[in-house]
Amino acid sequence: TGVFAALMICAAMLCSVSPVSAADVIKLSYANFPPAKTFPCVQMERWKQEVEKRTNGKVLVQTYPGSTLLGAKTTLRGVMQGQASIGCISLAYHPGVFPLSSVFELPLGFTTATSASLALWDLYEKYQPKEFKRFKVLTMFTSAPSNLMTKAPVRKLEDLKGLELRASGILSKILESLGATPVSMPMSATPEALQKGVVKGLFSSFDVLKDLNFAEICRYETVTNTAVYPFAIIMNMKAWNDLPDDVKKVMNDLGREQAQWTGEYMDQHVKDSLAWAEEKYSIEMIKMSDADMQAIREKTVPLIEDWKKKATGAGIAASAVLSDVEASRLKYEA
Ligand code: 3IO
Repeated sequence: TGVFAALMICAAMLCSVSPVSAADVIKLSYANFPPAKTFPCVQMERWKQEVEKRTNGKVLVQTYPGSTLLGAKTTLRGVMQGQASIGCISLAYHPGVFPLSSVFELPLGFTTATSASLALWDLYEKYQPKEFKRFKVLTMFTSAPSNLMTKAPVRKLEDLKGLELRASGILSKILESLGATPVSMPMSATPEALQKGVVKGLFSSFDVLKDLNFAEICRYETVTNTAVYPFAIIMNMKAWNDLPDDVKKVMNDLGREQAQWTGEYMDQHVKDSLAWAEEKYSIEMIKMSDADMQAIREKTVPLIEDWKKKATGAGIAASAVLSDVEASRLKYEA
């Protein structure tokens, strides 16, 4: 036993001279609400990999997809209270909480997730909105523009009348403006609602046809290319403040890059998802008439005015925000 003890002491000494000893590793937990295959979790794994690599193993990120640590609506408070160090939130699940950033839920004409994600990150950096003051925001990004995925075909605006469709936040109001009956719930609750028939389809981006297998139940896809869903990756403020400066720098340097990476991943994945769904389920892609597309634009314009009023009431320079977003759209979609 004397030899064994001596060996153990040697082993302990060896450990302590390695570049990062086990006791020094910073462990962070990262909560995400949808299943691992979906884009918020794919970008989470990419961020984890980059951070672990760029900090030479000084930081270890433990990821929790599929609401295994915190759910779609509990992540905001959970990260604030430190139940997770980091969390992913879809802003549309929290109406009224993000009066500035919710501008990205409006039908502003973005055609890609890449341009919308970069524009969202620029807006965040410029305004540093106080709606995030309790958090460190690590990155932001958006879904691709939203479309209708339904069990029965929606060929014209009239077909939407009274149709129960799942959406969230201002995107639910867009559906309402078009005569549908929106049912607001997070993406993570949607598979069950579709199965049970509580909703007859959903309003989101086409990536979920594949990642959540919605193509099986929603064989009709009507292209509207309306608003995107904005996301934020938030970190507990104390956990952030406790990080050494070199680690903070790695994460700060990743903010914009991660927004762009996620947008580009999403735009490519929408194409892959549609091709997969056409092959596997022979989905039908539907385009509405020019007149209906024009009607959609006209019916949803008042939502921009609604947002302006609410934002102004919250002390936000709403017109300046809208023109900054429009300038970014033109810049990134050029
Ligand atoms: C989304 C949310 C979770 C997983 C995949 C997703 N694709 C698009 C979204 C946007 C969103 O938050 C939503 O609820 O539609």
